[in-house]
Amino acid sequence: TFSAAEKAAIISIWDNISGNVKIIMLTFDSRLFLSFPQTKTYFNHLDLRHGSTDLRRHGGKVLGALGEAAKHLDNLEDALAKISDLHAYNLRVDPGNFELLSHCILVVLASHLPNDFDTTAHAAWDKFIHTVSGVLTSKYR
Ligand code: ZNH
Repeated sequence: TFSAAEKAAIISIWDNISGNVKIIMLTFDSRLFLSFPQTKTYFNHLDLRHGSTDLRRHGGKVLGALGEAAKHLDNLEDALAKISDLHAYNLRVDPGNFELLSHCILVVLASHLPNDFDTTAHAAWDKFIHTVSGVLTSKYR
């Protein structure tokens, strides 16, 4: 469960990044795919060139899902049920990749929002992103 202070920190960072295409692109092309190229294997069918429409669309969906999650911090299992099924049964993304993406999201937030992403926000987002990843990988068997 999230404290009131954690919730406030999560939502205030979300307000900063929602719709921010630059953060979306930094997260995916520059961090996830360049730092951890093995993650690209899940996206063979997409155009992974820097700034591509596919990357914007996909990044927008992932961050959009995080935005939805941020609004349902007391009930993440239900809020994420559909994409949890999708990742477990259809996409079959190895759970280790969630660690990599979580790490990249934190790095991008820290570098792109040096003032707002303070230690409180860092701790709250770490907990948030790992809780979300936990829900998304909970159905793997
Ligand atoms: Zn994921 C998809 C979210 C992680 C891979 N995703 C997706 C989507 C979403 C998401 C929302 C869309 C769906 C629809 O369309 O309906 N993810 C997410 C989140 C996370 C994730 C929130 C965390 C946090 N993913 C992930 C990872 C990976 C992935 C880690 C690997 C690396 N996804 C994926 C894929 C897909 C997705 C492959 C599909 C794409 C296309 O378009 O096809």
